[in-house]
Amino acid sequence: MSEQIEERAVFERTRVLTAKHTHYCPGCTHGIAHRLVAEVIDELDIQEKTIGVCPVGCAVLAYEYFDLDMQEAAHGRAPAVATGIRRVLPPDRYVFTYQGDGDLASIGMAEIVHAANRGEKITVIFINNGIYGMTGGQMAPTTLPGVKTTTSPYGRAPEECGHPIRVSELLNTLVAPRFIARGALSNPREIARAKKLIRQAFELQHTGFTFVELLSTCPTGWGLPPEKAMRWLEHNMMPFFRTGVLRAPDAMPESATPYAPDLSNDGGAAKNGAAT
Ligand SMILES: Cc1ncc(C[n+]2csc(CCOP(=O)(O)OP(=O)(O)O)c2C)c(N)n1
Ligand code: SF4
Ligand SMILES: [Mg+2]
Repeated sequence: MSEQIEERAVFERTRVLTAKHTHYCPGCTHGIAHRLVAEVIDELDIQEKTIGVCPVGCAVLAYEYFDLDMQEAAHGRAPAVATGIRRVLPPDRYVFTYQGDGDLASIGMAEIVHAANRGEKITVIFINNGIYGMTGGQMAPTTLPGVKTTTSPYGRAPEECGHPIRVSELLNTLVAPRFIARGALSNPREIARAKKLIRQAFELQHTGFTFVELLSTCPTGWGLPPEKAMRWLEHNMMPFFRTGVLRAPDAMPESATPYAPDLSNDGGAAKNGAAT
């Protein structure tokens, strides 16, 4: 009598990712971030309604990996491109950008701040690996003090280059955003948490601007093997870039309160003929 062997799937390729072979370096967390975004889109069953905007940076080829309608943007301009897509398409569509820290926090700082300030109904996935990975490891706005890069060979000197910018906290000073959070792709527990943040962002997207920063590794640019890069992220990035939800509809900071000036009080300008 033949024995019945029960088959059980323990791993399946995410439907929203293509079968394309990755170009990312071994241990690079871009691949993890792609998978999390793809899993969320799959679970929300919005594959046919989602449009992604790719950056310039190592994720420039993201359109090869997501089985979605994708648009390439010039370096740093993804939020502006996403704004256009959002505004011309029916409101039930989901629009997201996927951007590195050189792309978003350096050349694209104006675009991200103004898209957030306008409250564009998009989700921004921000990959903070503290370096320009694609172009050979130059200093990014998020590079930690003292860290050596090809453009800071003696270590980042804050007195010359400024301190690293906490983009999530910066955007959290604006009134409009609906959701801002930071996760870390450093171990399975943090990765599971990061996925929840991405899901929350997509779920809230139609109510306003949503932003998820993901602390990431660049083993090649950092000159570390993958496992050590994960530990470096935990020991050096996480104390400065604190993970968690900075803003959500049920946890809004004071900075999210709109200001309404008392325009009936003209300070005497009308009496003096200066304004009416
Ligand atoms: C207008 C313009 N300026 C500069 C570049 C060169 N460039 C390409 S990618 C990049 C930085 C990429 O770093 P990041 O956004 O952090 O992505 P990562 O590779 O680290 O994921 C730069 C400066 C460019 N392609 N276009
Ligand atoms: S250079 Fe860095 S960010 Fe780019 S693929 Fe390699 S590890 Fe990833
Ligand atoms: Mg980077």
